[in-house]
Amino acid sequence: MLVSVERSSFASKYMKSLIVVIALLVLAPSVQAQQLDPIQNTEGRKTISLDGEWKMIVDPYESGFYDYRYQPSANGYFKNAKPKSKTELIEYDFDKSGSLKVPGDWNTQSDQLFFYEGTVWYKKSFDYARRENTRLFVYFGAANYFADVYLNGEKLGQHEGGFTPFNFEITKLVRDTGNFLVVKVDNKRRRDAVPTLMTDWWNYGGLTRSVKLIETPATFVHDYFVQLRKGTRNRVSGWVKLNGDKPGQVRVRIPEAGIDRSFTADANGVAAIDFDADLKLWSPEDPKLYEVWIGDVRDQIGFRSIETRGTEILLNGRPIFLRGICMHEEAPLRGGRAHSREDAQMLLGWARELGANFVRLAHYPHNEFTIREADRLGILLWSEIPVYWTILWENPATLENARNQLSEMIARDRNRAAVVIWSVANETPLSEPRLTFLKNLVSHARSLDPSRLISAAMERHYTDPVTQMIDDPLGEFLDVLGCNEYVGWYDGLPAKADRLAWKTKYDKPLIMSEFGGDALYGHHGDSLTRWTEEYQESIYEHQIGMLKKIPFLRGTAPWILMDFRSPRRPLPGIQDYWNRKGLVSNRGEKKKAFYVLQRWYRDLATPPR
Ligand code: GCB
Repeated sequence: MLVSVERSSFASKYMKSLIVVIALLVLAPSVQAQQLDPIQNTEGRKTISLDGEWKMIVDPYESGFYDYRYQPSANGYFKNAKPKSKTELIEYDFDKSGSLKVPGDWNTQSDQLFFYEGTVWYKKSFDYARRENTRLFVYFGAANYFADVYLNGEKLGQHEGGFTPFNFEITKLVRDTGNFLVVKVDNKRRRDAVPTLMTDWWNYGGLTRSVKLIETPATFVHDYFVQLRKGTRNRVSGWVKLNGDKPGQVRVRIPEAGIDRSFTADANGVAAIDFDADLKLWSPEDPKLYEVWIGDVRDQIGFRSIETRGTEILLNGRPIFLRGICMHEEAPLRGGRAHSREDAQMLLGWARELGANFVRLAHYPHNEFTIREADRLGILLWSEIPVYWTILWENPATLENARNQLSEMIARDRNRAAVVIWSVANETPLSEPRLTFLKNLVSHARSLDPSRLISAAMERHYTDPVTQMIDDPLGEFLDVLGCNEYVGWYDGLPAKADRLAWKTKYDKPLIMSEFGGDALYGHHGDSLTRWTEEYQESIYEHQIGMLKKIPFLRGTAPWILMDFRSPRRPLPGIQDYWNRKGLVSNRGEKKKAFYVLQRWYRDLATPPR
């Protein structure tokens, strides 16, 4: 699942991908879901970490990129130049500049960069002795938001989107010694980007996830999809894509299940795979992962089915209620972007303590540790792209960008049993152009992954003062309805929930994908005093009373597990730029509402006698 975006611009990358896809569709009609831009998860491959200190230059005017006429400069900072004589004029020097830790956002590494939105240049030097018949790639877990990447002064390519991985082949450019990798990372918000200008989370910039070199054989497994075929629980099907001169055969083994099969790749390097398998199914109670060998790659894969029938969600053929919680990728205790296995373990540990079997990863793809940890713990996941609020629905480039982020999210995680729902949007305002845009994303997701459920967090409206209706036209195209509502916080007082009844025009399961309210941990008062733990507790009590009466409700994901930073939340002494809707404070303290939800989730988990 390794892509080589060789020295391509975004546009030409797309042209290439399009040609490849058309070729695959024509030549290999039996193989479903060729991805446009495959990206690999890096477990089970030979990798060399480039994490640690990187040199950096803050460049608010982008003078390392543009000359004084605002034309791209041939001698930008990517040349990592040094004066060769005492007269030569060079106005930058990476090696005398400051440094930043990778992985990590820049905002929480320097007070000066806390509110910074703009360009920062990163540089890392490395040596690498390449061996015969190997290929080398440089892999970025994520760069928020736009990255221009250079090796030894030459441009490798660029990447847009802050939460998905990308990589470039550097086999021909890499030297034994003295390599310098330079990345221009720009997190300026843009009206036409995904997300757009307005969000309710911190725009943490930088190389926020790990950077590594990946060494592969000359012909290697580029990507694969190894899951149960939709509608079955004993048949594995999918495909393996090889990259290299000699695609030939690929061997797929699941030693523990006695499976050892070989498949022949076609001229495009794609081998369709399909075989019977007697496997123990993955579930929250028993998150069984098998070691699966796919050519030169070793992965841990769980097998389970997920589908809907009427208003039911069926996991392995049995109805399930999703006891969930929303989560941002905010680091517990220290703040900033979460990026480590330890961060994931702490956050998901709290979710488990709450009694959750489900987490909604809001509002963008989270780091791979989180998904892998959920796979091990047996936590079902909703994974989303940042199509949030008021995207430019009529701009073709915005749609292309959203489609690309969706492709990259699915490419990275489509072999993870934990992920059961792909979400294409959050709280987007109704209009024809918006519906056209989102329908396009829904069918794109289905073409890339026919096995999972598709959803989106929508809104509802009142048909009379006590009736809430879910009839967003998008609902027709989804498998699962998601709905955000803030009864008791933005919409009336907590007791309002007692009077409300819910309706929908769709015969589909509903997940209440958000509800809640703010409370500052340790701030106490009566249950009608805003910002107190008691007010938040009261919202949860009334909400739970209301939720229990919704006949088509099959899951809940209140907002939110932990407080998270947001520039929209300045109230001094209470918010101080934190959204305080967490059930756990940013310092890890549990608020009263945590225990209210925990009680309900424990009841739900206990089978009735
Ligand atoms: C929402 C958004 C979420 C916000 C939340 C809030 O509806 O989906 O991103 O953070 O409300 O706290 O207002």
